[in-house]
Amino acid sequence: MNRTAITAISVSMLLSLPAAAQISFINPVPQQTESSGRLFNAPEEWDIISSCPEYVTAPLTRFSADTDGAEFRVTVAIRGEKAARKYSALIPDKAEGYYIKVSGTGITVMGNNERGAFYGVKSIESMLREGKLEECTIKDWPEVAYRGTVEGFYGTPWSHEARMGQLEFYGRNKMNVYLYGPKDDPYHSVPMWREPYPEKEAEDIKALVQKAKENGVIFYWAIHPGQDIKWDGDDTQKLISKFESMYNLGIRAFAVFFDDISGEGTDAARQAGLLNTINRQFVKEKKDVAPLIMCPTEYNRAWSDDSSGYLKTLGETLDKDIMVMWTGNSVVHCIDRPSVEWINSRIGRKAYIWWNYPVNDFVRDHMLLGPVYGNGLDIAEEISAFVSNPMEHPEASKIALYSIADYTWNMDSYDSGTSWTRALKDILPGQWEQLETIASHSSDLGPNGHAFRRDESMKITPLLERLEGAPAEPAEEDIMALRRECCAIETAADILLASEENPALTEELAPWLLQAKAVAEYGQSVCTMVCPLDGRPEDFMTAYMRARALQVRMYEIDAEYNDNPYQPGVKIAGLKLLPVINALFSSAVERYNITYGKSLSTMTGFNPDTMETTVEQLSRQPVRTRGKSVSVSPSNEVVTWHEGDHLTIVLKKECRLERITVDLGAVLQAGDFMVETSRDGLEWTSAAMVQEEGSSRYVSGKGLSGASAGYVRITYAGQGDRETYFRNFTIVKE
Ligand code: LOG
Repeated sequence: MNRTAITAISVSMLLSLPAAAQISFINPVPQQTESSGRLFNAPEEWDIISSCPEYVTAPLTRFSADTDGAEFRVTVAIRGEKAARKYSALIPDKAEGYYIKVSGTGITVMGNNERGAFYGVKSIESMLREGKLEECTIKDWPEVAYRGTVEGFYGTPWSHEARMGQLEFYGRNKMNVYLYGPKDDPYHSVPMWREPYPEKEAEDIKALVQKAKENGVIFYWAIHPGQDIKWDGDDTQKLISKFESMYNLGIRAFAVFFDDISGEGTDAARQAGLLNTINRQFVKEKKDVAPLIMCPTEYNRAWSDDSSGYLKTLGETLDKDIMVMWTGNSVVHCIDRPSVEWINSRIGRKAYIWWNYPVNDFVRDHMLLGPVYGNGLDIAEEISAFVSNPMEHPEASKIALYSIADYTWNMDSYDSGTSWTRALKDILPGQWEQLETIASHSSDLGPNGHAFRRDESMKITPLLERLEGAPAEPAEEDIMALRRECCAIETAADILLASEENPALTEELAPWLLQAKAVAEYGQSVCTMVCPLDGRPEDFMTAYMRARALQVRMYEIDAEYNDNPYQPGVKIAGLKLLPVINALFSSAVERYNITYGKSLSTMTGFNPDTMETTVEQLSRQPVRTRGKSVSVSPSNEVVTWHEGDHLTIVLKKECRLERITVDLGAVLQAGDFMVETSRDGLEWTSAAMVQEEGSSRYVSGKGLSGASAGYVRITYAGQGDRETYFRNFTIVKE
């Protein structure tokens, strides 16, 4: 039996399913396909005839031996070549377009350009997933010219291995851009953007450049100099030298990011001047460097004030071939046509979309695994590019990236639901149903400063709505349905925790799988409290005790895993499922207490402490209580304080304080900001704060220790507006 046959048989035995049409393995969904529906085993040997560079046909030679004279002929060519001449009317006249014909005697792949031919080959490779080919013709091309990702998040940058894997994934899904710009790489941003990379990092970058080439990906290297740039010729030259050192590592595409900065660096005219200089003295001089990309400081509509003239200056001054990034109506927002038209008219070019999804650097306790939806299906013509900022979890991000690839290639046919299912099947073919069960309850971001939310638990939403409407009188069959779903979640979590199919994915998801399992077990206990399994009321107490134990377990998982100083913890199913289980729990306990004259606690997990503020940008920041510490979630952006603005942590219960820490990302002048405590919110005592050496962190002095407070506030006491970061505001109870 040959290798192909073994694959085909073992797959069909495992799944007991008829083989799916092989075209459905191709992502993005191709523009035009015609198929006879005939499937056949791919031959073991084929003769590849091509004058394309080796990387174009490499995916085919990996599959089958390239044997001169073999009967099955594979022809790969590019428009303009002799071999492509007779297909010229069939090849789509679009950048990166391709034409494919698969028949029993051979395969023809004709690209409109080199990358088109590569994508045609990648489609054949995808089709071959189960060793079979489908007799068909395909005409395909992308609707958006540049598609891909911007590794632009705060938090742990991706590892070298993860990046290598991403680049392969982009090649397979026809994404052609990877923008390198992790905020926490010190050689990308402060403090070391002026310095060349050390040897090890430099070697890694060279390897990435090579990997990108093999996958048809343009590797952009971005610099983020705005936090401390000086507008003298000196820094311009230092920036160009840094680019020069990156050029020597093989980089041929560059970007300059001016996001999330304040002060001198934000000047539009100077930014444009710098970029034009780079464009003229570096990019154009080199001849083989891609058009420059820049990310403005006012990179979304909520922050761009026409009166500042910032965008207009960029639009008028920046060389026309420099592309300008844009995140939409706010930092995190879906993109629609009117919002793109708004920005295009200001920058005098088509916006380069930086979509802040599935990035979770502002909700790090959430894993974003849901469907990709909400962007306009009519924006392809209006944008120059669409790249996604992913999560710091590279493997889990692929669920969203798969669909973003699909959406940006073929908006007309984009269907978020089916694209999501195909993504899950692609990422975990053997256990995708379990992954779907977990992912469907791990989609929303929870309350967050950007007010960006996603739907969750969609498949059982009607059930959850019925239960939410009347938690005291649930229908028995609804409780049965809820129990079934909780069993499915528990089962899925167990299977995925032990799964060896995609170890990187399992490792990233593990804390959330543990939490999902605890939520699911809790749900089942609550179902038993509401409807005793075999009708024995004495089961109630056992189920109640188990539910309490699982509440503690959920708290412990949250406290133990994913420890980061921003949004620590592990949250799942928080939009619909968990609140419904909690409501059922509380009303079941109440009912029991009334019937039996008991006083069992009806409390479920919640955050006791809250926050009040006059700072609009911080008004939606979540507050977290973890053990003895209470903190307001930090914000990644620059925050504006007006005179007299305050931010107050309101404790559920007055208590003695051990420590207060404040970090506004800047050294503060005496009298600028005040930190005060109060027992009743009326009378305030100021807390002396001491700057930690060499940092922007301030910690309360000895005087505070043991003081009793119900309220702790920071007030801006200076004059005029003041811009700061908001890195930390934490109080530790005694
Ligand atoms: C940053 C980005 C961050 C994202 C989400 C842009 C242009 N810049 O608020 O680095 O990952 O939002 O938090 C940003 O989006 N700042």
